[in-house]
Amino acid sequence: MLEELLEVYPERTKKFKKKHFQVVEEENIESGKCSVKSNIKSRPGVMTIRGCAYAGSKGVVWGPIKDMIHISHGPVGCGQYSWGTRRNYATGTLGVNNFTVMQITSDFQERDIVFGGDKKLEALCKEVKEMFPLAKGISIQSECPVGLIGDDIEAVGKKMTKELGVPVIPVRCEGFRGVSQSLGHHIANDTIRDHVMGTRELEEAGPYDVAIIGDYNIGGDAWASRILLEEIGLRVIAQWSGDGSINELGITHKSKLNLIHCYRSMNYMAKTMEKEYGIPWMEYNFFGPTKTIESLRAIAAHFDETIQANAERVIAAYKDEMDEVIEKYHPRLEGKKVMLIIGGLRARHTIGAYEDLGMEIVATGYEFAHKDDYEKTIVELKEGTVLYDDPGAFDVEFLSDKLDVDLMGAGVKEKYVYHKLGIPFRQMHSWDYSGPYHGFDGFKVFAQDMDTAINSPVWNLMDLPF
Ligand code: CFM
Repeated sequence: MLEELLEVYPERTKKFKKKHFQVVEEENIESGKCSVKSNIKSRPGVMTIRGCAYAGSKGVVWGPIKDMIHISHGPVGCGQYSWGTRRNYATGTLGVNNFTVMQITSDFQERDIVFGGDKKLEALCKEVKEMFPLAKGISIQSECPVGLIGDDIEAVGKKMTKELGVPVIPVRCEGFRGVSQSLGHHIANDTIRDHVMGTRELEEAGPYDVAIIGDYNIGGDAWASRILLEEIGLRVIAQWSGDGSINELGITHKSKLNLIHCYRSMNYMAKTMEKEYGIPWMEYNFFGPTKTIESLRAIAAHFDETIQANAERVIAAYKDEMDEVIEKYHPRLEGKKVMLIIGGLRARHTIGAYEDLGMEIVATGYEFAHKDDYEKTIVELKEGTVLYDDPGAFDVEFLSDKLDVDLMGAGVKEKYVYHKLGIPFRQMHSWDYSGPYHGFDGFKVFAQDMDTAINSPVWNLMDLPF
């Protein structure tokens, strides 16, 4: 099947692409060895699903921090076309202490490209502080031209931090850097390290203080996670960065344990805090009851017997509800074949949730994951599963047809193609208009959404164009 797929490409592209596909074998699952090439440049001329460094910094890591103004610095398009697409929820009052849904840009014109945009940026920072006096900081998210023309946003940041009395943080996340949004995550993590980490004090530290790292509260995911951690007796002192604040980032070095959900986008900060402050960290997975239960136990194991007993009590308390969900949806979804292509984490983290419903992952892979992500993924897969890195639009379409999938899970760029092909589809980035999917509460929504997508009578009413 893969040979047939690669046949359409010219010789050199074929050779290049071949390394990005693998059919999983028994020995890979045991050893965790994975040959899939990743985190290298996409082939020019091939429709990639990837994004850019600006997307990784402004869209992913910095954007959800709610009490700061995030300036999309450069031409208007980057901010405008990415405006409000990620569904990272936050509490607060819009324009007063929550700015997450605003699009603020320096709107570069030809004049700024020719003469430089630093003065304009300075004026914008002052204007922002005047309009939104309760904003606790400003981040400057560089778009491509800012790096190309050599503007000194670091100098502006320094000057404005002094003048305005709030941190003004320059972020060199120009879209041309790196090969995907992944470098944007890293750059954003580094700026948090350099400008915010360890800058605030936690008044009363407790023995059960933890931080949620790498949950962006998509459709309320972080809320559905936090509630479980609190129910087992932990105190969540910070959320990175969904519904998070700059103060939370600044006190996280006082946490007793950093809990990391999205390893790909925030492993850098977890490792940095371990090195600088000796804070241990662990990965967890709150998709589907099996993984959630496993994770709650593993988290509790880092604490004393009280927390461990609490975890068992909480798991038992949700058991009936989870059994009911599975009883209802398992028969409707059993044996359904799922294909996934998602960012850098969920292509492996959601597998357990599908399996809890009796569904089968026949193909999965990432846009921008690294080698360590693939090694963590392959052990979760079954023999014969197709694993891929940065597949093009054609590759995904071809495989979905050959594998005769019942559900495709990817992003908005893919969604309508599959609708037109008559293949049920769920957006696995934004959860379409739904969510949360994390935790026990999220699983109820997840199960219902998958059932609605697959078993909707609409698919029988469609005349396919072929
Ligand atoms: Fe982490 Fe994410 Fe993901 Fe990601 Fe993203 Fe996202 Fe994603 Mo879209 S931070 S790697 S850069 S879990 S925006 S909330 S859904 S590609 S799999």
